[in-house]
Amino acid sequence: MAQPWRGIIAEYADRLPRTENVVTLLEGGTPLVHAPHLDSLTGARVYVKVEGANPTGSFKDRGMTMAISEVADQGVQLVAAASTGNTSASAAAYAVRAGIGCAVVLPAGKIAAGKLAQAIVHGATLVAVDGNFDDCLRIVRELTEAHPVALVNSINPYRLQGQKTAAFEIVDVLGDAPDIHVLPVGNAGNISAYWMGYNEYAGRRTSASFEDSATRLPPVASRVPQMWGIQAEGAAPLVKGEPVEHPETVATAIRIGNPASWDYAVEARDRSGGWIDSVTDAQILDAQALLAAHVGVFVEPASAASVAGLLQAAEHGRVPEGATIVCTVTGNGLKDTATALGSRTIDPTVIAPTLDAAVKALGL
Ligand code: AN7
Repeated sequence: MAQPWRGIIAEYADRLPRTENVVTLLEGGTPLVHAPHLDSLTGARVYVKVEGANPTGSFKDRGMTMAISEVADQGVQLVAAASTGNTSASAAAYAVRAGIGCAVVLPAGKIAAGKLAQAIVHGATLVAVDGNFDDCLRIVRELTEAHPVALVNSINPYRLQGQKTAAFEIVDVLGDAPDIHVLPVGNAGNISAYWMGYNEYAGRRTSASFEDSATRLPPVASRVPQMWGIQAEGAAPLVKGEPVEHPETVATAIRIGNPASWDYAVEARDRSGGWIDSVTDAQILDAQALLAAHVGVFVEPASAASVAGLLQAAEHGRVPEGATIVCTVTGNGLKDTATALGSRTIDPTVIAPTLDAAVKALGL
């Protein structure tokens, strides 16, 4: 009989710094889907890691099971997170599981409707800020320093510890690390976490590693991939090399001008021999539509940045023939249907309730 997935902390207990009193929604174990259509466009062998299949619909759950388990264990009664939407959705759900309160600080008017709905239905207290994500994160940092509230943004190091397990899963499925890993970059926690995970599976540490859990087991992978980080053109501080004061992009999840994990992301880029590049909003929306129409995976705009970046690299002749490539698609398309539909009509023809009318409407 197949063994049910037990959540990332139970599955990867040997490689994580905390494993007691776990708060979990059985996150992780997400599909690694081969995408032949992307093979044909790039000349590589391309997989998408579908993180929208996590319990709250994004990769944030991997980090949140670690961070909320840790702070709940310390007796904390209230957690806080700044968010472009997915962190707040995840924090709110895991706070429910832990029986503690959750406050989320969000840029007013810039959160996708589905994500806002998640924070609301899970009972979080919402604070909308007339500012961007970077303002929200500053407020939450100051708030959690001065009050008995625990910070669960990715500057909480347990978050990255949980998120690194996505790299473990990929190696476990492929048998070794891919040649190249592509993912969207906003606050830069995830690229740092993947880089840590790949390195630890290869028996090495990164600056984000915890001393005690990183390399106590024998290596599983023989190598680490090149890391390609992709930002939105209007919110590309790592590409420009300096913070962006007024970040702007249709991919609101990565509308971030001053990433908290800046140094870790630069380490991942440089040590892996990879790069951090940017794509336009139009490229992001095209990649989102392509994934939906040709791969069968509906992702949110920020997630499509990874695939847009890969396709751009292919157009520039920068994709090695036959390379094994994994693109992380970080969040579920259902969170933001308005952007996905754009100007498309959602009014199907209404017919009489008969087979004849259905046949006629279908032109059969
Ligand atoms: C779908 O929820 O920052 O580079 O506050 O939701 O690790 O920040 C979300 C980020 C990519 C970027 N894709 O990851 C938040 C938040 C999706 C995201 C990113 C986010 P990081």
